[in-house]
Amino acid sequence: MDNASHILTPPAEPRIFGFYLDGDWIASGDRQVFERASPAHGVPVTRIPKCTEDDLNAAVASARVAFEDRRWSGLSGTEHAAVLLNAAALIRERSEEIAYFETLENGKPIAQSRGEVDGAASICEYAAGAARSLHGDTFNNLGDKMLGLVTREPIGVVGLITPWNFPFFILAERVPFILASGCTIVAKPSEVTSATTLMMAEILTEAGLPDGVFNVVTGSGSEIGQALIEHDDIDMVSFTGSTAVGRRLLQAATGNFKRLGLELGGKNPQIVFADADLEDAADGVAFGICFNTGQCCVSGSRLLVERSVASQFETLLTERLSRVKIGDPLDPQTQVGAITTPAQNETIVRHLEGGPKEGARIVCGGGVLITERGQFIQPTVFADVTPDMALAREEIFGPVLTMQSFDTDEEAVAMANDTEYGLAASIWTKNIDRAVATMRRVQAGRVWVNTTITGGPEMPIGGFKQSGWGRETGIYGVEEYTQVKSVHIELGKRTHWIS
Ligand code: TXE
Repeated sequence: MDNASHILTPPAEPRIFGFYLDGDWIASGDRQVFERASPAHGVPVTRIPKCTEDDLNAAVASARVAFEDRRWSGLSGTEHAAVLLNAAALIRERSEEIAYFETLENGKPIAQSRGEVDGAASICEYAAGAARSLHGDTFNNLGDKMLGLVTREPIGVVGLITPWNFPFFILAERVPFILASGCTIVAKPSEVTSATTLMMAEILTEAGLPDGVFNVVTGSGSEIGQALIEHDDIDMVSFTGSTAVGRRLLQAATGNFKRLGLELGGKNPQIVFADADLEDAADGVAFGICFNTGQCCVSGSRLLVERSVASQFETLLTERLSRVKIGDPLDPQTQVGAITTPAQNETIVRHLEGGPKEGARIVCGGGVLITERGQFIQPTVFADVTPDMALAREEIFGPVLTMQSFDTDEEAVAMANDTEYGLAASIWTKNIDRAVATMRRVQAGRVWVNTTITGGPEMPIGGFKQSGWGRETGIYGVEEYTQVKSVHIELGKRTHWIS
């Protein structure tokens, strides 16, 4: 069948999942279940168990035993790599199934899901190399009687909490690296998008991952997520989600001083200078706010444009946005799908309604297209936005762009940095001096010049300021899950202290 033109349909019945413990499925049994309806089609697509605290304890115990007996951490980088390469191949084999359920649960366009699944396989392949490259350091300059070694060791059991915006891709930006470090994992996906994390568990077992190294508990954030972050037998939590829950994590971590990796919200600037290729910039800005329906932590949601080209740019941008294809995410031609959750929809609508009350002007879009089956929001641009407005400060997490103008490079940088967040920034200019100077001063973990929302597993991701702690992917993403041990080895006869 031709993927580019064939339109899939939702399943007649929801697919039933268990959770994943010690290398096997556990059926929901008499536990409560969560039924997920497709946000674009309104029909139930998956059913997952609401795990209990006992289930979580069993998963943590399984990951703990698997870590302590060294069934995984004791293997070589070559053996870790073999499993990750097998996993990559299996992800590719099952790519259609994974992409289908990703779209059904999340509402994102199927073409995008396919790209993300392919990207996830590629990340596993990269991480296989990283597993073989992980190393420490030596100090051979301590004199003939001493050798110093710095070894890297896996930190232990990692709790992994992931959100609903990129259920499989965000998982793939973390799991292969955590595994490459030798750690074991208890994953807790978002309750609305658990299917593909559960598929990953099955794939890893088939790829040769020893039982107990990757466990998945499903259920709500406030119950299972909270119990996980408070768990004293978890050594580190990697969390991707809202800044509000990130803050709770800081408190919960005090119990056993667990290490934290946090990727939180963003309010990312798109800085367009007058000397940019404005056609390219307009296309990039449109993509940056529409991709994943604007539900990306790195969405370019604040357009800062040099005043001399502001009106020309507004025309170029709105013309492009009017041609974006919104609709059924199972249609391979669709570019913008459904908003993932009713709560997210409410947040976006609150801003669409609040913007004009604050004095902002809708330049294009603003429409909420609620069909009987799903919720869709037109890409929207607000002009006459001032820095104090909620529109300009809060993460909206939808296809809603604010537009502000600047006159000087200094002003552009000051406006870009006028946010509590620091996740990403994009700079559009053909002047290399200006691009580099701006890149150096902008406070963001990821900067794109003449492009946006792109990258690969080689480079680290993470945030400045209140956008988070730590880095994922790249060799940094493996080291993140290790701790460093200093070893002094004395050689020859000891010079005695007691003569
Ligand atoms: O996030 P939550 P929500 C932002 C975005 C969005 C807002 C709210 O602005 O509008 O957050 O989204 C789990 N202890 N981002 O409410 O609640 C939850 O089950 C432990 C940005 O969905 O942070 C899910 O698995 N875990 C973001 C995960 O946390 C808890 C992606 C994220 O959900 C928990 C998503 C608790 N007390 C939203 N409460 C990004 N950085 O990309 C919830 N969870």
